[in-house]
Amino acid sequence: MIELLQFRHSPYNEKARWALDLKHVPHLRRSLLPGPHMGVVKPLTGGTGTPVIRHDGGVIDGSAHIIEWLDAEFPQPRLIPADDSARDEALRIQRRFDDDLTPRIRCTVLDTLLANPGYFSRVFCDGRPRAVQIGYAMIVPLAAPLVRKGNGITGAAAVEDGHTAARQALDFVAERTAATGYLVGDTFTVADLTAASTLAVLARPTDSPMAAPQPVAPAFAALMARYANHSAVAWTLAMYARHRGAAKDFDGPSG
Ligand SMILES: N[C@@H](CCC(=O)N[C@@H](CS)C(=O)NCC(=O)O)C(=O)O
Repeated sequence: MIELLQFRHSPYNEKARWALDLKHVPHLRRSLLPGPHMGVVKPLTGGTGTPVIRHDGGVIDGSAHIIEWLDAEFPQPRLIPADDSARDEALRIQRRFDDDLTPRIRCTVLDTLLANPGYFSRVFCDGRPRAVQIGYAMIVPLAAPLVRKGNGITGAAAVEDGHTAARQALDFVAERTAATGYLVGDTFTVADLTAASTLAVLARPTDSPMAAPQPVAPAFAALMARYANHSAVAWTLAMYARHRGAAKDFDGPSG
């Protein structure tokens, strides 16, 4: 059985589980909490990043590697285009998000969440008992310096740069999808999956695994409101409505 080790709310983890859902791959999901996750992930990969897939033949970490493996093992529907130039373009867009835009946007999102340890805990403990959420909220202030360091949140300039990256990502998506509704050609590819998973962190599509736990903390609501009227937020919601399928995340066997 395939197992996904994941964080509940994270763009890279959303990429991997969206691909699993889209391809109807039977699997188990194990949600880890930032911090304690290290003890689980490090022995498997030598690093600490999620998502990680465990399968009969081994371990795969990194969302791009996971999607490449899934496309080879479960080709339908294909996410990486067969045509050479479309494939190069889709993978280039994936890399731009994975390596540049997504981590910069994440600085701003995490900084906003860390301002409210209770809400940070609700986001990452989504689906867990209230007692776990309360216990985790108590350790968030202690873990905050490590989270900041690990995610490059070095100060106000890094947070502001996250807003710049959000604008760059939104404007890029709006411009590139104007003709066909998709980033590469006229079908849903890994480029759309990657961009929508990142922008879901700001758009928070309801009835999706990236929906914001309610009630939304005021600072996080303000962050969402800042970008809510951008046409690429509407595009993100449309991608979720058209292609996401699964309304909820889960721990345990998939159907
Ligand atoms: N390039 C990696 C990035 C993965 C990543 O940064 N994951 C974050 C969650 S958004 C994480 O697990 N951070 C905790 C850590 O690295 O210890 C991918 O595509 O999967």
